[in-house]
Amino acid sequence: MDITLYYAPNTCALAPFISLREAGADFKVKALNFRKKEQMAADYMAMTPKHKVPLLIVDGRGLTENPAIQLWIARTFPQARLLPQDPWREVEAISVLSWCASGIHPHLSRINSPEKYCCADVSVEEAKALGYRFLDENFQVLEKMLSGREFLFDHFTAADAHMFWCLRRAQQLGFDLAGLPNCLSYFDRISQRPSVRDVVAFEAQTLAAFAA
Ligand SMILES: N[C@@H](CCC(=O)N[C@@H](CS)C(=O)NCC(=O)O)C(=O)O
Repeated sequence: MDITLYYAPNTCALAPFISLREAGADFKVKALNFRKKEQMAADYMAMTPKHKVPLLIVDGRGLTENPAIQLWIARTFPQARLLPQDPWREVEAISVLSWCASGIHPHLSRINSPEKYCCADVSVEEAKALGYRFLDENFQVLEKMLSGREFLFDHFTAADAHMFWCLRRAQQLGFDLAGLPNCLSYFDRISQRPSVRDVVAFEAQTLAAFAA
């Protein structure tokens, strides 16, 4: 099987990157330089007119959207147990993936690129303040979910990979987790996983190469 992950540093493509590493998959990574708008290049747009990462190409077929990509990885590498075995817990994990993608990510985008969300009535600062407010609302929910837990489910799953990215990006964008001790210790715990350290090191190398 020929697997390629299109990825860009700091983006949500970090989540399936972690899952592919956790799965021990044999795959290639193609890093796009967003500063050079490589996601808008004609050859990339021909593969995905959404001009976003992650994009997974498997034997020539393309798949977009984090929850679908995570589901594919979990089903293709069942030994990695990237989704819980119990059917109800499994759909709960898919619910977390959907929450990350559609409930949390849009607020991160609002803070990262407020100009895309502004109009005459809403200033850049107001758009960002709304992003922080809704992030806080979501992370308060997560804080309760994580009470007394090591992972979101009984062991590490794809849901942890995606949530890790959400928490990481939020902090990179200035959101302070200090008032959310369960979220903070969960974030530190996931950061220590070999797959995550490996992917974060790859990201640092990629950023250094883009800056050179
Ligand atoms: N719903 C998509 C969101 C993907 C997304 O927004 N990716 C951002 C990076 S985090 C991107 O590629 N942005 C580039 C662009 O919009 O041109 C998913 O969950 O996979």
